[in-house]
Amino acid sequence: MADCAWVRGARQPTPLTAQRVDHVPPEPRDRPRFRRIAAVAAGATRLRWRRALPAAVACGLLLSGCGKQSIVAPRSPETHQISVLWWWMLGIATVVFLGAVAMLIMAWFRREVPGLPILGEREDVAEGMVLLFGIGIPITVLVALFAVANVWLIGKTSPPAQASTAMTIDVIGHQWWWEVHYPGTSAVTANEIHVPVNTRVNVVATTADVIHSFWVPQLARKIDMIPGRENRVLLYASRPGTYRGQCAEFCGFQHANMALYVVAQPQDAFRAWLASASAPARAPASPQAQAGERQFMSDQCSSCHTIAGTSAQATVGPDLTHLASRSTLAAGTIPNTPAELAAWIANPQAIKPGDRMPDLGLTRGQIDQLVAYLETLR
Ligand code: HEC
Ligand SMILES: [Cu+2]
Repeated sequence: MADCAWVRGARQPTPLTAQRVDHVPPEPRDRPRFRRIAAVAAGATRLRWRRALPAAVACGLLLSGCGKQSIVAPRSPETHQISVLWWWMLGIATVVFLGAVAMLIMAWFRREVPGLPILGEREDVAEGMVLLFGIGIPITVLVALFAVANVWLIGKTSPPAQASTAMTIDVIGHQWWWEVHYPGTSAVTANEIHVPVNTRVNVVATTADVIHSFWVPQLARKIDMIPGRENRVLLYASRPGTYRGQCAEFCGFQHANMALYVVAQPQDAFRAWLASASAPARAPASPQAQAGERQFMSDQCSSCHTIAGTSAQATVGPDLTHLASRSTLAAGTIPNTPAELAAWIANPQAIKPGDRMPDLGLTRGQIDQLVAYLETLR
């Protein structure tokens, strides 16, 4: 240990007396200089604040979820109840916080005055205040909150009774994407769930690997996807629209890029979508796309992906039968455009590092053919 280079290189501690000499307090005539330095420092802080404030506000807005994934913009009766509870909690917490701050300020102004305002110096009254604010009120509030959240609201948002819903959708979590099946049909999709509006849908949530959590905050409460278990949650949208969801249980490196969209459509539009999603892929017409299909079937692509109606029947990655009809690629990571699709096939690891789809070392020509083919999969 004494031989270690790090220890040998270390400086000897300076004797205490020498340190004392370094820290002589400034002479009185130095004071204005210190004041100048302090003023400059304060000015710099003010400047930085002026510049940082818009950024801080923007971050706050982003984090507060004022987008398509907000718990305070509910679109189902269940999430409405959840957001009402949230507003109550925010209101009560605000009263408690402001009350505590007010008492602190009052205590500071009255720091020379003995006793409590109005109540005076009586020992038993002071003790009563401690019991009331320290035990009585907290217990009442916390018990009420527990009852509302964990007894009443849990019941209100519990999974739908078996066979009480109009339809069931199976959602399977994968590192890092969502597999979606419509039982009773051959429709299989990924990262985009279509549902009819104003319809109770039973989502059966399972996982192919680690624990994930299915969460579409505007439509339903969270439901964990646990290995070896089948969990269920009611999915209901009271308005047509596209609702963003996100995996809500840390599940590995690309957890943050595990998003999904729920598209709530009027009945007719949904039925049309389901019919087309259940159909096998049509054979491509153009020579470029046909070359892409051959490439897909002969190369590694078909060892991981399914395209219904072809020889590609593997299930390691998402089903690509109707890839071109989806709005995003790689679980909401990039928009589904030909350019982004080409970038993904060329180098998925650059877009989603650590992902289960490897870089395959394709040439520009091969990528263009594959894109031409995949774009026909409507
Ligand atoms: C080793 C297995 C594997 C191979 C080989 C593979 N993929 Fe993938 N692919 C995946 C996985 C896993 C994903 C899901 C990535 C994610 O979102 O995290 C994926 C995603 C995709 C997506 C996005 C799908 C969506 O719905 O967002 C496309 C497109 C795709 N792959 C095309 C291809 C093509 C084309 C090839 C052949 C050049 C190929 N893949 C080869 C495993 C593979
Ligand atoms: Cu996840």
